[in-house]
Amino acid sequence: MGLLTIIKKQKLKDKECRCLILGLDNSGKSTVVDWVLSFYTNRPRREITPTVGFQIHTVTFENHNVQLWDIGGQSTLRPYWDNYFEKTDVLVWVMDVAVASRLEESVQELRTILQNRDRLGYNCRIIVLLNKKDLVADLDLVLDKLEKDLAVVLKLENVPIETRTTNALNGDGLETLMELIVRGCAGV
Ligand SMILES: Nc1nc2c(ncn2[C@@H]2O[C@H](COP(=O)(O)OP(=O)(O)OP(=O)(O)O)[C@@H](O)[C@H]2O)c(=O)[nH]1
Ligand SMILES: [Mg+2]
Repeated sequence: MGLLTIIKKQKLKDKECRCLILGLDNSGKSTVVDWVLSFYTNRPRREITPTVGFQIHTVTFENHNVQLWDIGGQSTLRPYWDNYFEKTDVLVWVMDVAVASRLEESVQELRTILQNRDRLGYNCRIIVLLNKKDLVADLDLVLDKLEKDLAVVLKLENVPIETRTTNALNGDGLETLMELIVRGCAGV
């Protein structure tokens, strides 16, 4: 069998996985993706600027071709989020835990998305990254309140969610993100 045939067969075996990275502007979505790409594809870290529109990157992990859709979170761009929802396997919701005043806004946006679950699909798995943990002096205090708020939203919408506290600058807490995403894609 020629090399090309082997590669083609392997490709057929690989599962496609569509993962949306969403959250408010400045929460760290592109930095999370940048860390993942540097960790799994050896791409050098890049300087990150606010995302206008979106960027797609593919990472192959455990026989899955994971498409990471990094979508801009500025309020002017949020009306367009809806366009990306179809056929999403996993939604990674990124929150900046360092700015208390924006946590409520973020929880509200997540709630709005979850209330329109028919757009996102009922099988879509949700992962919440509580990012910028390095900037919070008393993390437990912030998490305690936030987890209560999130629990209310999640209970209301009856959605199981995995959460991780992260620092996207050094990858702390992101080590198992690809495993979580692939598990979500496989529906496990
Ligand atoms: N201290 C710290 N800074 C972070 C962390 N994650 C991201 N940042 C910084 O936060 C700023 C915004 O990060 P981005 O990745 O551009 O945020 P974004 O969510 O992609 O923003 P939009 O593209 O505008 O939606 C950048 O200056 C990052 O370096 C983190 O965990 N800790
Ligand atoms: Mg961005």
